[in-house]
Amino acid sequence: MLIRKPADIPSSEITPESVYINRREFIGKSAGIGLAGAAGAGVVGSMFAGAGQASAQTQVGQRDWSAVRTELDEELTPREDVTTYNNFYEFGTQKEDPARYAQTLQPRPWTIEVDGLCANPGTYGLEDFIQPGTMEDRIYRMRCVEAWSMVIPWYGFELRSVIDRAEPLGSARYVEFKTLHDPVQMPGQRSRVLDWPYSEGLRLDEARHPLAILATGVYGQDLPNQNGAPIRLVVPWKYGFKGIKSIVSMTFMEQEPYNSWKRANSYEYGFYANVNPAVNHPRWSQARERRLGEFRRRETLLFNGYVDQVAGLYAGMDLRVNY
Ligand SMILES: Nc1nc2c(c(=O)[nH]1)N[C@H]1C(S)=C(S)[C@@H](COP(=O)(O)O)O[C@H]1N2
Ligand SMILES: [Mo]
Repeated sequence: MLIRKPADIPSSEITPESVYINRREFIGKSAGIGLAGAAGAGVVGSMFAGAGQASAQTQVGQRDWSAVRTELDEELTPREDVTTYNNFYEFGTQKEDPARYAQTLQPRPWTIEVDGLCANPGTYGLEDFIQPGTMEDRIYRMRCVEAWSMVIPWYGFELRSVIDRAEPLGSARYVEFKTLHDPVQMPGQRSRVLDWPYSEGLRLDEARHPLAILATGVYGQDLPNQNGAPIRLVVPWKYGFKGIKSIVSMTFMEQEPYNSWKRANSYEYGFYANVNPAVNHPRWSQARERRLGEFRRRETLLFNGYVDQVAGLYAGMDLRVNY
């Protein structure tokens, strides 16, 4: 058996085990609060039927999320915080703006374009787009470049599944994503805080890493609009701004995509945006972070704690230059 450092929140390989643990915790809890045995078991059974074929309908949970802890004993950030303290500049620049104003977004029907340097481009409805994926729960840390962080239970599938379907050409070295551009649905786009549409990108090997997922749900429900409905990127070893929301396109490219934040200020924000406590933002330290709900600041971990899994992607690269 592979012995792992107890340093990690469930990653791809250990998710099934964590789900199993969580299920036991759930059963324990629900017995404790007197949930009817058969009905309770039914709820658990449907919540954790295990990895299945992709479906855009995420599970609607009656799970007791407060009972779920990660292996590091890092508590999940409460759902209330995850869904009301957001960055989504298409709806305003204050943390509370997305939850207040994102109701104008229409996440269904939804279309995603796959194009650029690939043998198998296409235009997909959401249900068809996610079809190659295997849906699963993933609990990840999220570290914003602004030095706050959360621990979030996503529901989604590995990005590499849809990359494989597209069959990128040998010349494709990067993949770029874009958010919907529609100032009617996204009134914040009437103001020029960013060069719309929001865009982000990954090197293809980063994008194929099993920790990189596309999420369609959070906390056992479909993504609320403010979290990037109906589908958003989650790359847990990078700063949160790489996690582009409400994605409408995926393009394979030879050159490095010119992502929104680098475009806005290339001195402060780079393409890689790997979480790194040793590389400070020009205006503040990245050595520590404020975990929402906690009083003391905690130390920021290299690659947000996923160093064992992802360091190999950057072998030989100077992380100060490629920030
Ligand atoms: N389209 C779009 N995607 C975005 C953003 C944004 O403003 N627009 N903000 C980013 C930033 S800075 C962060 S920290 C995360 C926040 O995700 P959350 O609100 O779901 O926690 O979304 C990222 N994705
Ligand atoms: Mo962020």
